[in-house]
Amino acid sequence: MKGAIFDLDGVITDTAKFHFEAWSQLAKEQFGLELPAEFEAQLKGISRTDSLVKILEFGDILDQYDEEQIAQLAEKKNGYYLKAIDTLTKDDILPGITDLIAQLKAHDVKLSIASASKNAPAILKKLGLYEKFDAIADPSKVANGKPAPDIFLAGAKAVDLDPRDCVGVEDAVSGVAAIKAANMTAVAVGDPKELSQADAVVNTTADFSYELFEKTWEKAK
Ligand code: G16
Ligand code: MG
Repeated sequence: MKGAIFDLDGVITDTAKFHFEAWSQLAKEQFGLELPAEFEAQLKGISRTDSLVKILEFGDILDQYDEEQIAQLAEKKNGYYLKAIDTLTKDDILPGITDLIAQLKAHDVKLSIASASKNAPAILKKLGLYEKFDAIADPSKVANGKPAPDIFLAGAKAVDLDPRDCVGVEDAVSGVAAIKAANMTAVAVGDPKELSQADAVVNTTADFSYELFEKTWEKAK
């Protein structure tokens, strides 16, 4: 294993609740819509524009908005979101992640981010983790979102590695599918039934370790 390519939301920190709060505020203000709680999980790993399209479809109002209006609304949501994540500190790093990063670096494993979020660099800076990563793949430069492999392939390429030498780390079903489509070993956190496509699944990020990654990679390659 030469590289570990990380998803951000749900793996390094839990920003899903802030995304959901920002979308809920926008939906209520702009469309008078109340978003059901299930939306928080459904929007995980989905790009900003695709998330808004899902919400407009839910309200059966997608045909009332053109591309420019959709872009403006997405920008408005991002304003709410940025305000919410301004409070992030290193205390918001998920359990075990700081230690995992140190273990991987001690074994010369390259670290890269494969997140759908255009805010990934800002979030990593808030968490004090920005300098720890060798690269952050730019989601605005890839053609297809997860479950397509594009962002994980970009993450491996950014650190000059063959995807087969990398472990991808995810919490979402679409993300695990993206890792497997990229020919990487998948380590996931969450429900083993939902994430059955992954090569290893743990209950909590505290269970991640260099040994788990290395062993899973050895077995899956
Ligand atoms: C994250 C979130 C998604 C969000 C997306 C884009 O994905 O899970 O809910 O819509 O990023 O975020 P932004 O609006 O900040 O560009 P990931 O891939 O980190 O799990
Ligand atoms: Mg995620």
